[in-house]
Amino acid sequence: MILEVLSYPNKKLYEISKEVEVFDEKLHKLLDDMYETMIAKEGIGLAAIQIGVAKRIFIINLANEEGVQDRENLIEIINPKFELREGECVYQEGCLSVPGYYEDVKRSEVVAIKFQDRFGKEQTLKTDGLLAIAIQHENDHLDGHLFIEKIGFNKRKKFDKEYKKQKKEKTS
Ligand code: QAP
Ligand code: CO
Repeated sequence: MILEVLSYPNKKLYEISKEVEVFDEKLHKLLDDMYETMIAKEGIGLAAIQIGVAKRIFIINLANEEGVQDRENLIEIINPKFELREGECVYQEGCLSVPGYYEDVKRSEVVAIKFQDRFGKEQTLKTDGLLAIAIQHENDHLDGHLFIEKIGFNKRKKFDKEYKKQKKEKTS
């Protein structure tokens, strides 16, 4: 089922998500709906709070070397905890909850996390590149943070002005 993606400045996006404790059919349905929604909206990552569910869950599905977004490469991350953040990198990020806006964000270059999969099994992952960036971006959603909070004061002012203007144009 394709669900609605909440967009900035919806207050729900600032909520802190809660740990998942039950790994049942209902959780699997939520994960499947998140996947369907992310693909329908042409995203590569989605956190549960973006569809209004305040649980510590996100999914990431990057394109492979051939540029194909294959479901085989889908990563489902539940209750993540950072074990390592190292180095620094800058990447132009976007977000399904901030449609049409992209800006450079500084993040760690290498991350290691432990998390649970859809069956509650403990997993670990150490990675860099786009996947490391996506993990940090999505994890921020679990704590109620958006990438626009990390772009610097002047860019943020410009964003707020233009985003409001664009919203007005859409509704008129
Ligand atoms: C988060 O972002 C991310 O503005 C996922 O009009 C960002 O899927 C991971 C999207 C940067 C790694 C690097 C954005 C789609 C999708 C838009 C997304 C839009 C349509 C963003
Ligand atoms: Co996002």
